[in-house]
Amino acid sequence: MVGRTLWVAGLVLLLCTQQLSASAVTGTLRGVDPALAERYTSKGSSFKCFDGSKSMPHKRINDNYCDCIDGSDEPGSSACWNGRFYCRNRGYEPKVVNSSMVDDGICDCCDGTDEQPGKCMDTCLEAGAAARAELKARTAAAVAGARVRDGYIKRAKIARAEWDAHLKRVDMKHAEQKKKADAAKAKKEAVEAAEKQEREVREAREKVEREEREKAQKEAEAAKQLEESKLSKVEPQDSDSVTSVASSGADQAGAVDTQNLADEVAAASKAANEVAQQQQQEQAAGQAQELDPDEEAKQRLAQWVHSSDEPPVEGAGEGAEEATTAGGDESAAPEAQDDDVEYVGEEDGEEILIHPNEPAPSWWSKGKAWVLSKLQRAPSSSPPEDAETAARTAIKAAFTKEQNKLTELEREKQELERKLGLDLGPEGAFMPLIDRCIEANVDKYTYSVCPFKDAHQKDGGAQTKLGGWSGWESNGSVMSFTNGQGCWNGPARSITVTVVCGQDEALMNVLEPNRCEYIATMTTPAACTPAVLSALQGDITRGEQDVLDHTEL
Ligand code: MAN
Repeated sequence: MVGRTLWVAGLVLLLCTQQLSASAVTGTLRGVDPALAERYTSKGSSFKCFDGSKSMPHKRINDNYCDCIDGSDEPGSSACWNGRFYCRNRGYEPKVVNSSMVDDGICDCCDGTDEQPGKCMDTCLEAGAAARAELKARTAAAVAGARVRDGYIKRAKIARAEWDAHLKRVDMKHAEQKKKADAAKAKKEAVEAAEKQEREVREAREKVEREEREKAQKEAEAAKQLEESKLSKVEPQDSDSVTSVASSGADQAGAVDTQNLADEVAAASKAANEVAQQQQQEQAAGQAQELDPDEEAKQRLAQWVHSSDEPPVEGAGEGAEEATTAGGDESAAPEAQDDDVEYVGEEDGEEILIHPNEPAPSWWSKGKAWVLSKLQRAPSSSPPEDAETAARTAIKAAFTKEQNKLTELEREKQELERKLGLDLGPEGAFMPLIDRCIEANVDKYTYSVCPFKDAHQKDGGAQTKLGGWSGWESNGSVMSFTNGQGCWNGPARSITVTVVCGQDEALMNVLEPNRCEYIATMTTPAACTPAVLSALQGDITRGEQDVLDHTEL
């Protein structure tokens, strides 16, 4: 029984060897790619391994023993781990599989040649029919896409002409606007220079005034001390005495009156501001202004504060006159007429008089200095807007306006130059994609690709930049977007989008093969070039030929 089995096995082996030898002779070696057939059939010489490492007689090809390191002597057996088996697959498309798949009991080629005859059915015609149907659909879409592409090209030509013309107009406008902006700038700088000068003068004046005030304060202090030292030496006098200042009472009164003056000056500042505001309103209403606002403010202040010749009294302002001429009876204040004395006010119903040569009471000196400082500061702390200020404001505003117009023109110019400088593909066919974004929903994300601009990954309200336009790759078939949002512990995000011919724009196959590195495919009519069309046409022709070949077999 065993002997019979061995005999049958030997017969099968013999038949196989004969089949292989016959194939070698006829030039149809099993598993050989027709493109490489010549290397296996060269007459008169031996077979040389593809890597050149060995030469051997032809009979050692496909003898089920691996002679070449590169596996080239065994294309039709599984003897070499790295051999390559070619299936012709007539009626469908050829395929190359690893020779380890040869005679393993699994049908890997639709023509079944990877297994022993009779093992597999030839399904190439069916597979080919499905593929050809799909190919025909693709070709029809490509033909339609090519028509759309023609339209894209026309639009691209028109757009380019428009951009060119627009750029010329913007260039001219820009040149004119530049002149206007420069002129406005020169005026504004002149105003700023004047303001700087004025500021320096004002600061210098304020410095002098401050020093004077400090000096006056020191003098007042000195006067007070002198007065106190005098009073401490003088014997108490009766109530008719010429100088009827009770020092302690005067000091208290001084504190009170200084506070009164402070209140009065605050009210005066308010009045000055009101005058300034009123004047602004009148100017706005186009009314002619006769009064200098500073002057008016000062006049209003003067109603509240007396000059150095008219010392203030309790109830200053309207009451001041009543105080000095009470009841119209001059005798009511006889001392006020006395050349030897000076009336400086009243304290508890009693007149306060001093000799001209005597120092004034300290509270008066202090208060006067304080009021004067307020008076000098009032206009600068809230300057009324006069015609000059308004003119300056207008000059600055005019500059801002002209500069803004210039900036807008520059932006417009840059955008046009950018568009004109873009590589929009052969014949500019990708131009219509310039202002478009193509989107796809994948998992929880929406991916958005805006050709020639940027690409984003959106997740609800949040969006992550995958990259900015960086140009074409792979001979104009891949759009590249780089320098997107940084990836935590990784690279800046980037995406490459392979463009393929399609009837309309669609984004598909979005993947993230490496963290923060994305790939996608985009169909677009812009990619339906004549070359793509003729390639598809070629595939159809080859498919048809395959069917013919198959039927002839
Ligand atoms: C986000 C997305 C992902 C990315 C991770 C990286 O979740 O952008 O695509 O892989 O960040 O941290």
